[in-house]
Amino acid sequence: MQDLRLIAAHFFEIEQWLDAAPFGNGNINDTWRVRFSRNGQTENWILQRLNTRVFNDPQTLMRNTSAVCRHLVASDDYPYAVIPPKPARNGDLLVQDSDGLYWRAFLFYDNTYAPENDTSPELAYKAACAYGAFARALRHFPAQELTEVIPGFHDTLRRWAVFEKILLDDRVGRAAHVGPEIEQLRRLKPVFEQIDSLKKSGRLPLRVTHNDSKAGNILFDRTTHQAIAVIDFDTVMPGTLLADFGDMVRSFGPDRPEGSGSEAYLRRDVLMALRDGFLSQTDNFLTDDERNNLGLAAQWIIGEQALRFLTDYLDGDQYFKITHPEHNLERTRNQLSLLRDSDATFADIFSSSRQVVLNETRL
Ligand code: GN1
Ligand code: MG
Repeated sequence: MQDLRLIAAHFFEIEQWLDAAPFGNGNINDTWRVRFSRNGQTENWILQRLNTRVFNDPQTLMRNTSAVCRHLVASDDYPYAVIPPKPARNGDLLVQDSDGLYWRAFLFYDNTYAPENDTSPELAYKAACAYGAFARALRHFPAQELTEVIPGFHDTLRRWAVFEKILLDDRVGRAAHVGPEIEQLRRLKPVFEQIDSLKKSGRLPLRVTHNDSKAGNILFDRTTHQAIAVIDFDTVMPGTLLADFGDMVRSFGPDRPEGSGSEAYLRRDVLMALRDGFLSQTDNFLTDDERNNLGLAAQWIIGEQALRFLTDYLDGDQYFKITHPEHNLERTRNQLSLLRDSDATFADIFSSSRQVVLNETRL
């Protein structure tokens, strides 16, 4: 492990080092909060080591991030803070350590929290407004100018092909005891196919999308409980806005977190709040195909996340961080449980919305 003090010294003139502690629940990068004093003041910063197995072109990623930050700062209809990466003392946004790994720094916002484990309809509404405002502010940004840092990130049929291959290889001998989960995933294939054909038909406009619009990526003020900032621009890429709405349902909707190790239920009150918050910012520019497929979007992203967790489980846990051997399987089951009754629930809540009927097969 690199000495965080040495890394921090690339970014700051430190008078006295105070402490450092791991921060947040990211599944990919490694994040610390560090404290030191400078000019007699205590300062709090985030230091983050990028996972270059997942983000194999960090410079391009940072270029995307900077372009998006600049655009948001200049937008007069984006009433949230923008937290850009802090340049190192040599002006670069990334610092390479002696192991060749890349680090960056962000200001730590004191007195804030991300509502990961305690979502209420009120918080979900405010978060959906913020993610909706993010999309609105970026709607005139030329999406094709952003690099696809993870190509095919939401190409679920491509992920499906990878899954089939990993299942067949069964490198770590786990396939035999995940029969029911595989079976449930197979029933979701029509959802993935429908999304694929909507995309291919050109009916979903290419937009700048966040691609990780979860509860952990939005900061709230501890005192006022207002949304302060959307964070984590690592996966901001050209895509369909349906992915961001689907990810909000996946992340804010459940009555317990994806890593809780148990089945979960989607909260109807939270789903309605997400719909209202998101549409309050986006309704006047969404196309009918976007507005009418919010339910399908939720089925898609929840199903895709289940597919990703199960693929990683069968692949010997190469991608997502785990804390125990069955972690990815538990996450898979948790995601699949969210789709119980989803066709009826989504049809009801996203009224004009289309989705696939999964119910008869009881997920
Ligand atoms: C990963 O690292 P984190 O928590 O920001 C993943 C997302 C998943 C999420 C599931 C680059 O995000 O796509 O939805 O875990 N990020 C990447 O919690 O794969
Ligand atoms: Mg992320």
